[in-house]
Amino acid sequence: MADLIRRLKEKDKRYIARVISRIENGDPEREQLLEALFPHTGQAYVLGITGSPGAGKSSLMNGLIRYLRQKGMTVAVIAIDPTSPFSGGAILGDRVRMTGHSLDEGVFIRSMGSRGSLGGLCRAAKDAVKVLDAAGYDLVLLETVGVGQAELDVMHAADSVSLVLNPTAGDVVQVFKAGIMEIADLFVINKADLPGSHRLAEEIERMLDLKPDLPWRPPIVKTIATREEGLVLLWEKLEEHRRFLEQTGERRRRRQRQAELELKELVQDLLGQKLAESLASPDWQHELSQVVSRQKSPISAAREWLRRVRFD
Ligand SMILES: Nc1nc2c(ncn2[C@@H]2O[C@H](COP(=O)(O)OP(=O)(O)O)[C@@H](O)[C@H]2O)c(=O)[nH]1
Ligand SMILES: [Mg+2]
Repeated sequence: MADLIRRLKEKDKRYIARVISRIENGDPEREQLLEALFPHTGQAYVLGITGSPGAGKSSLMNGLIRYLRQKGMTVAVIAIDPTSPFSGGAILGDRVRMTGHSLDEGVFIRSMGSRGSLGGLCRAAKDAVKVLDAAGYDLVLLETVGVGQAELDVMHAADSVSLVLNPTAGDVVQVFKAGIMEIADLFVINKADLPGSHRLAEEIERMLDLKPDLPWRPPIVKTIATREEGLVLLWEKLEEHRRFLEQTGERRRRRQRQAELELKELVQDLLGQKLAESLASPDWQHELSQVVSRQKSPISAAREWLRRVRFD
């Protein structure tokens, strides 16, 4: 444990991957690991990239990584793709596309999503962000597919969220449905080489016009990821958003909201654990039999039980 932080900060990729796996797999020392990481977190800029499968998120990140490496920044990626266990293609595709970075010491890439529930994945991804943050990466990119609740939840771990859309019909409708408007800080219209990007941009503008009081009006950036076009502007806009976060205190507000979510979740988990332990006791069987024999109502037995469980 004493060595942990030093070795993380050396950015030994195999070591980092191992630490992430240990936390992900519920290692007995998971809590101690997270405890040791804690003082070293809170530094990285965490950028969420979300959007439908095939929108070009991985391609965009690939170009962005190349650009940022030239600027001397270190970058870590966590790509969450719950569809990958079924198709098997997404992760492989990512690997092929990102393979150019595999020898680069300043780039760490991790795909998640080969197991477990989306909720568990969400937790694992957030923990992985902590590991990479403690390791000292300047930027942590979080890629999620689609716009489900779990993906939205992951995005709460990000400082800035980019929503990647394509100039194809239906995308904007989807945006409305999922309520992702609220968490998108920036709209990327990728595949701008295909027709329709101008119309899509107008549609988004109209949507944003309905919310004239936004303290930050999400900019719209057109990109062609496959030709690495638009990436400089994309990064400029992200930097602008980052400055907005710092200067307006919005970053603090976001981190507070994040902390509250995380804390609630942890308390709930711990309560659940304690409760499960208590239900394994012989007293519980006794309580149950009293309800079965109708000496006690279920609700009064439940309340009594709560009073007896030690939650500390
Ligand atoms: N025409 C065009 N195709 C693109 C562009 N960006 C990505 N693609 C292609 O779209 C497909 C999906 O890209 P990918 O980055 O894997 O999308 P992801 O699922 O969102 O990560 C790939 O075949 C890419 O080559 C673009 O700007 N223009
Ligand atoms: Mg991808």
